[in-house]
Parts: sequence; structure tokens; C-alpha cells
Amino acid sequence: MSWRDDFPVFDRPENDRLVFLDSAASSQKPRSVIDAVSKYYEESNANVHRGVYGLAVKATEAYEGARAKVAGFVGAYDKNAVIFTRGTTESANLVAFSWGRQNVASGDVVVVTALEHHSNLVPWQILCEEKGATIRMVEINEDGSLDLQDFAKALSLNPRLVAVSHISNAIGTVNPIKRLVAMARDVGATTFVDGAQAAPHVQIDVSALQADFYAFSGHKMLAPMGIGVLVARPEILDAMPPFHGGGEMIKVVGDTSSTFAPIPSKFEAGTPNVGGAVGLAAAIDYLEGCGMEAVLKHEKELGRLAIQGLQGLGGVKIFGPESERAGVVSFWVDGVHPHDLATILDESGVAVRAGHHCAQPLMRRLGVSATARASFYVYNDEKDVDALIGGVRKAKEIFAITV
Ligand code: 7TS
Repeated sequence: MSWRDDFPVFDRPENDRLVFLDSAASSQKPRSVIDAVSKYYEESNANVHRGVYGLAVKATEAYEGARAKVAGFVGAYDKNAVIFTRGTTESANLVAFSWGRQNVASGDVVVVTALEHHSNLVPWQILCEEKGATIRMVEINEDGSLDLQDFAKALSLNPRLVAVSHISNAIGTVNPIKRLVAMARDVGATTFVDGAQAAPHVQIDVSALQADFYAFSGHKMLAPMGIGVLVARPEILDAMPPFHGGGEMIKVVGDTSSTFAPIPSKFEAGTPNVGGAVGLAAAIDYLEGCGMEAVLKHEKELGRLAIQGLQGLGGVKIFGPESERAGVVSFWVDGVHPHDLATILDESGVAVRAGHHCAQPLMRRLGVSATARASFYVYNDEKDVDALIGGVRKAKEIFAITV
């Protein structure tokens, strides 16, 4: 048995093998997660925190149990400082809208990096435009690692906020996040870490990291879509105004103003995605069963083999640093546009992503409009790497004839 056998989507005849190499966009789901979500809807579904009847109590226990599980998995400061959101994007927007509007003023600086996904850039741009604050983007080195000297230079501006990704989705760079957070804290900046590509692959310990905010998405870590997390320091959340107004998040509602519930409810207006939270808890159980060290080792090894194989073909440029990279392989094949490459690979049942990967500032710095990206997860194996290399070889042959 391999981890792959736990994922129903791969249960196909060998001649129709699905080679799924786009887990950085969204992962496949193991049977245990699918079953946990089904079981929740079959046996425990009701709205949470409201009903006094048995089913509502059961649903609330499942939802709050999921929160406790997430808190333990990522070393949250406090279970109540784990806010369920729709995903990383919503988590960043929550912080920009709520914390940002209260704490960022005209003339302030927000530091981001050239590696960011648009989700960890555009919310800060909107905030800065509204407030008359400025964005300072930290540059990368030639190899796609973060330029730490430039990071230090940016910090000398005494930014209000440093928003940085733990791992780059586009080229797989693993940032020295502990060091970056410590440096930012030294100048008094608040820190927001985009962990969308880290939480699925490495052991996270937010309290050891000392980040003020840490965000990630369930769907990239074996859980359903539409559930994500914002972990934060409870005292910061306590001091922040609400993001969305509505049911669940209030204490007393007057005719013209209201008082608000304590965290986490203050930031969870409306009916939450209970099924999603249950699925996320099951995904965490699955990942803990694999062991996060084993998960990372597995995908790094596949990434290494993929890079070796692609380089062996000649005429392939690999983006991102040689070491300090996760199981994301972003590449450019001479003479074949990434979109054509992805289409040819798809004909062989190989799913890769082609495009700017929602990281246009990074693409500009790499001097390309797009790359092809293969990303690995627990269910991939060496056969997938072979299929990728075979598909790229085929694409090169096709384009060598037609151009
Ligand atoms: N941050 C990073 C680093 C990401 O990789 C993504 C999604 C997001 C934020 C946004 O997450 P969401 O769940 O809120 O959408 N990354 C990708 C990707 O690489 N391809 O498709 C989505």
C-alpha cells in the first residue's frame, strides 16, 4: 500500500493513469476526508452555536473539535485565536481590512516580497492606496531566493507590517521564515505569514515562529475547498474591529450600533463551513498519520528527480534555488510555450500548471510571462516523474519538427 492508494481519484486502470502534478493549486482528497465529510452530513449536520437540540450540539462539537485540532497542528497561541475563513485569500483580506484599517496610516510602509502570490500582495496594495501608505517590495536574488540584504534595507524603513510567504507557490523557494519574522519583530513590525504552501508540507509551529498572523488554505492540504485558517496572537485579534458584520459575531445589537462577541466568533460572521472544518480535521489526521517529515522528504525527493530528469533533456531552465526548495518545480522549455507544453502533457494524462501562478511581480523579475509548474504531494511517485519527463521530451520533439 502506498499513500496513493488512499485517494479514490487515482483508482483507474493503469492505461488511464492520472498524473496529477498541480497540488500547489489544490490537492486531491483521501478517502478518509471524503468519508468524514459525508459522515458529518449524514449524521451530525445542523447549524452551529445556535440550537439547543442534540444535533446542533453534535455539529458544534464537531466544528469546535476541528478548531482544537487545527490549533494543535500548527502550534496556535490559543484555540480561540484560530479563525476559520474561506482560505488564505480571505485570511489576508480579513487582516488588511480589520487590522490594517486600524493600524496603517498615511506615510506608513508595508513590506512585501517579490515572491508573493497576489493574495498576499493585492490586499495590502488596496489598503495602502486607501491610507496613503506605501508598499516596499523586497527583491530576489538571481536564483530566486529572497535577497536578505534588501530585506534588511526594507526593514530600515520601520514598516508597520511585513507580509511574507513561507514558501513560494510559483518557484518553490523556502524562505528562512523564522529569521525573517525575528528581523521584522526587531524593528517593531507586525508580521503576516502566508503559509498556503507551507502548512500542507512542513511542520508549522506558529507560537515558536512568533508570527503575529499565519494564514493557510484547507484545500491545498487534502481538505475540502472553502475552508481556511487565520492563526494570530489572541491579544491582537481582541484589539481588532470585526471584518464582516452579521449573525454569530455580536454580543448585543442595538438599533444603531452593536457590541461584538469575543474571538473567534467576532471574526466568523454568518453560518460557517462546518463540513469543511470537519474535512480539515480529517485531513490533519491523515497528514499526522503520514508524518510531516516523511511528507516533505517524499515530495522533495520527487522534485529532485524531476529536476534531474528535466535537466537531462537539455534546453530546460529550472527556476528557484537549488537548495531550500519544496516540491515545486517551475521550468521553461526552450522553443515550447508553457501553455503549449501543458496542453501536450495533458494529452498524456499529465496535469501541470502553466501561467504566471498569480505571481506577476515574480514573473517580471524572472523575465518570463509564464512558466510550467509541476508540484508534488503525498500521492505522487516516481512513475509520475517519468511521465512528466516523457511528456516534456515528446513536446520538445513536436516543436523541433514544427518550428
Ligand atoms: N498564497 C499562496 C502562496 C498560494 O499558493 C495561494 C494559492 C494563495 C495564497 C491563495 O490561496 P487560496 O486558497 O485563498 O486561493 N495558490 C495557487 C496556485 O499556486 N495555483 O492556484 C492557486
